[in-house]
Amino acid sequence: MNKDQLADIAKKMVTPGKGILAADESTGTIKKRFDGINLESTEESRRDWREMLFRADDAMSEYISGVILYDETLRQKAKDGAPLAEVISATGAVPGIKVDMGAKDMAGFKGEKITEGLDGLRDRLNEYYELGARFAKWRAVIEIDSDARPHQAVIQANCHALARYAALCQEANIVPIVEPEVLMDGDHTIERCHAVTGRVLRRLYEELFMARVFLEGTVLKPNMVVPGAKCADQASASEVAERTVNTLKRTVPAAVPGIAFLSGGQSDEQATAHLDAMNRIGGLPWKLTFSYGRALQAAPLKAWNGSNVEAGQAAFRHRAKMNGLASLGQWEKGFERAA
Ligand code: 5MM
Repeated sequence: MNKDQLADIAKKMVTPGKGILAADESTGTIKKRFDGINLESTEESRRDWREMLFRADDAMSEYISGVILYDETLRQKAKDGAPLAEVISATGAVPGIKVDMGAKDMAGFKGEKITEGLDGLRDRLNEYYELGARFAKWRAVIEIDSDARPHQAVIQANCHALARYAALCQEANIVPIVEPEVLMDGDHTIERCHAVTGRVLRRLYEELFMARVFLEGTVLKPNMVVPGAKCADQASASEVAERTVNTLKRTVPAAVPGIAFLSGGQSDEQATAHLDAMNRIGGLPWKLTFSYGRALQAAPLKAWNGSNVEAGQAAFRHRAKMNGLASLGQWEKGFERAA
């Protein structure tokens, strides 16, 4: 393990003013996204969509520190024959790879999930390094309700898998993004999300410690503390920010260089406003930025609509800029109207 290299890459991934583009939708998920614009999902259409984003040079070089890819994309070439990973590197962003094999039903715990993908991971990581990936991502999915979910056994199994994944990544000189996502589906309250997110993160850092993971060479990708999407009591941006920062302070060691949030189904503007509100609190030991999938790509996908590169890139540039400003605590609602 080259600790200096891991720490340098992790630091670069959370460069102030920049964040991560999560373009790692698996084939099933990207098909759903393309269905929304009536576009057939083929190897070529997936390549064209992603190449359009990675070729938005000014957006990429100013606001994007890294891109999470799906296996297919890391192996794909742009229209001119250049590997897409090289197109990304040329903008100054770091190419990364999603290495989990998806969240499956956890036996004995109906409706709850365990993420698979540890078997053969060591060999896959070595190959991904050769293909240009310098960081990886593994997502644990934590179902939540107002009652018994998540069960502690589900939290433990998922955090243990995240720690084993992270240790294997570092052995291969790849920075692990550890992503424990407490979902926002359901009608649970923000207090419930606050308590569950704290339980998950506490367990996660115990497991990472036991697996001897080098924290300076990691990035955390958590959910924000929000009420369930169907909860009658929705929260203000300042409440989300205060509760999220409170939970992180109680659980995430200061040795972790940065925290890059997922958007999880929040609207584009909410995801930006919440990140901005957290960064306005100030005095935090880690950088706080974004690692958004939907909240960075929904608007560009609609604007691109299968072929309009200029409109797609303009929409991407706008959302990347808004989130870049939020990562500095410098976003204002008025900037959205100016678009
Ligand atoms: C891009 O979506 C990723 C999941 O894809 P699959 O479900 O197809 O494997 C997802 O892991 C994503 O990277 C993060 O959850 C962040 O995405 P959102 O849309 O929540 O910001």
